[in-house]
Amino acid sequence: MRTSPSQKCGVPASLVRTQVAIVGAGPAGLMLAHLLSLDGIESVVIESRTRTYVEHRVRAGVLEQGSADLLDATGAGARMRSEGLVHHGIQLRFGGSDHRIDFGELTGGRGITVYGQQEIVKDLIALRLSAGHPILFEVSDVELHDIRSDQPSVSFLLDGASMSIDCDIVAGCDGFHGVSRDSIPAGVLTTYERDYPFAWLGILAGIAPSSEELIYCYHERGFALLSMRSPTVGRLYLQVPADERIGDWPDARIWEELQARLAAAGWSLAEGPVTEKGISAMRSFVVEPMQFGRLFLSGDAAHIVPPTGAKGMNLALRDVSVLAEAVAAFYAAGDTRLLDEYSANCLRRVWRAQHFSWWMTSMLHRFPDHDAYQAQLQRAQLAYTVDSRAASTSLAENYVGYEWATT
Ligand code: RFL
Ligand code: PHB
Repeated sequence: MRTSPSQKCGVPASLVRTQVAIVGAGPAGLMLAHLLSLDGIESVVIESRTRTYVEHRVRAGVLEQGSADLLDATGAGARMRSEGLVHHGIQLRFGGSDHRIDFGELTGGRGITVYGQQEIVKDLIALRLSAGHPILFEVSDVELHDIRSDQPSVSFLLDGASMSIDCDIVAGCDGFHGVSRDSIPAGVLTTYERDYPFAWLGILAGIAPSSEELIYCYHERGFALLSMRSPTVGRLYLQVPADERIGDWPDARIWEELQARLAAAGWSLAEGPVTEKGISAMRSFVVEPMQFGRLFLSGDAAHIVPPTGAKGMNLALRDVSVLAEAVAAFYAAGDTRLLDEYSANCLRRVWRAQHFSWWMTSMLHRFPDHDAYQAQLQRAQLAYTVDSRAASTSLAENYVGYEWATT
């Protein structure tokens, strides 16, 4: 007999009601489900892709200090602690030289952890399924209903059969292309956005990384980034034109371009087999407010940043921490104040990350309409950023995750 996705994930066939319906099993949806379960709050996660797909989707790699602490504090950090790489600085490379931004010194010992997003997704899925809580993979035709009321529901197809979940709260954690944001009536949301005239070509390669720390490289030919996933797996990126096709980039061309941009005296870039490659568009995007009635948007469903600041997944994890606390207050005492303030409580951090990501992107990339004057401004900004302690500190405290002094 064929096993349905629901049986594979231990969902009772009769399931029709839960407290929180979560749309999307990315970092936001899975972390929200995890945080709610720690508070004894029931949820059902629905996901349009297969489990294998979401566990192998290569994306983010950098966790802010606060995100790593959150995984640790909630019992989801064991593998991150043993396999993740803790870094206390990054290199800015321009004019063929490296300039270190020392996070440890500039932020009182804070740092980042390099650990793949899909590993966090694997860890959170394993935790949830081993506790017997449901995730429904491969759902389709997802629709949200009655989100204006206090009895919303989510309908979808699972294994070809119609299903509907009644709930108190819907969490839209379905990413930039999901259905949740579009379920909010026209005219409610204000959208802020910026497109960039370039994209990132990213590869995974079976090589020992040629640097202990990430290298953000400004070059006349365009931006390049050296990152990593483990002592034997490198992750590298190249700025390419927005409409570039991956088919035009055989491995040899990618290495040649990486070698040209990353070249520095006394340093060499190791090459190895490319195991994965793809091109990602760059965009800045925010909708306000991040809620409507009983629907709450979290992560990429509400905002997108260009990856230069390594902020997207970190923002997604922060949003759901704020939401989980608000949902817990709602169930503990029927108090809707934190739910009402959810959007406002997220947006200050969201806009800080928007500005930082835009700023890093503007400083490090070549823009097609830039003239020699603009390029000199970028070099002046880079030189100041690495020379001035105040400017280095600003970069460092944003990169590891800015913590507001005022509440
Ligand atoms: P996700 O990860 O997109 O997850 C959304 C999930 O919802 C599912 N879905 C649906 N499910 C049910 N019904 C529907 N109708 C659905 N529609 C969609 C999707 O299949 C998916 O599983 O959103 P989430 O959870 O908000 O997480 C956001 C992060 O994925 C994203 O911000 C980061 O990857 C951004 N990012 C980085 N962030 C960092 O914090 N640090 C980094 O180092 C970093 N590097 C990056 C990045 C993003 C990149 N790309 C791909 C643009 C590097 C790159 C190249
Ligand atoms: C990554 O390792 O995938 C990565 C690192 C830093 C960024 C973006 C992506 O800014």
